[in-house]
Amino acid sequence: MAKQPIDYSVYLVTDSTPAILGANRSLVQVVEQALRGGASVVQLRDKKSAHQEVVATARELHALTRRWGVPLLINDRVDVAAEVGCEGVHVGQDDMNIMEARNILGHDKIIGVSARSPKEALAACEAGADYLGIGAVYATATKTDTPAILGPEGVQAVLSALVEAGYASVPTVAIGGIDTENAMSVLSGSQDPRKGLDGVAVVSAIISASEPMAAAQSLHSTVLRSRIPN
Ligand code: TZP
Ligand code: MG
Repeated sequence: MAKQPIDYSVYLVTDSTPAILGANRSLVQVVEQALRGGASVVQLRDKKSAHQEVVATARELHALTRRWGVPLLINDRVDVAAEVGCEGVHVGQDDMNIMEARNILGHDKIIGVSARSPKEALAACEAGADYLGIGAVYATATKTDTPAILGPEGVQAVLSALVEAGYASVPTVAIGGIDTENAMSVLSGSQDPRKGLDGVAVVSAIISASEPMAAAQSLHSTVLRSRIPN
């Protein structure tokens, strides 16, 4: 089955730790608000819970994202994605390699890959990644083990390398410290004139927001504005 084109504009990465989600609200409620505001991809990222717990959360989120026609991807855990039958996975450089994930999930599932440099981005494309998460753009308390802070210029270097190697059509999102205030700088400051970002990926800008729907709406309208030619 051919893969459907994905709208990567507002790519929500979840985190249900109390410090990020808040103590008194549920992840599913926050994700639902984000979907109402225009989140167009959801990635379940849970580094701590046991397999069955992640499967249960994934099933709950998948019931929700399917109603919105939005893909649900699972961070790291290819086995969870296979069990739940959601739309794909996101793997980092230290996770299962793309070809192995592809063998397990098949060709109609989405496999996204983290890239922290032009070299990693090109290797991921060569191995058949469906999209790239480029970062970290800015330092972030959500993930402190990021080896490099790219800044918009570093993101642009990755985009340029993709164009030069013939991978201009591979979708890209930037991640790391992006919020409603700086999203436009990231989107407009990291464009190769030949290739722009397809969207922004955020954790805390939505998951920690007092109004997740408004945060998603703001990010969505910023992404749309960034596409208006000068
Ligand atoms: N990968 C690179 S930075 C990051 C991940 C998962 C965390 C992004 O979180 P936030 O809260 O949007 O800065
Ligand atoms: Mg990972």
